[in-house]
Amino acid sequence: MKNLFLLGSLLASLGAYATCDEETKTDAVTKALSTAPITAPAAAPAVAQTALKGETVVLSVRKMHCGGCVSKVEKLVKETVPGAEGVTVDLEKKEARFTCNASSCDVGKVTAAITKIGYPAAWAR
Ligand SMILES: [Cu+2]
Repeated sequence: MKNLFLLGSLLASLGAYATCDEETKTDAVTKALSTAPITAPAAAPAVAQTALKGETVVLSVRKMHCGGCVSKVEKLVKETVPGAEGVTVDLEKKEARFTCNASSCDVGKVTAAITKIGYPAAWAR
């Protein structure tokens, strides 16, 4: 029951991230859960995720709807990962890619940063 509640909180906070209207429709279950009072923020587990030099990193990035979203994500990747080279963001594939050209690249940091501005992101590998 508690887990279900936490899931509801998480879904509600993800819903609040949406910056464009296009994909913000929530299904009935999500809607019902999101009306529950939120007493504790659902924090993503902090897991160290580091890419090595020369490694191509592919991130799945959800909720991008237009070129504006793509630009925001691309800019953020460049700002957040000093060693990121050849940063590309693909709207249709819902993907961001870069090659790590530093001794290591903090992928956990960039996925957290992208998620924070409204695009739930994860390292797809
Ligand atoms: Cu957009």
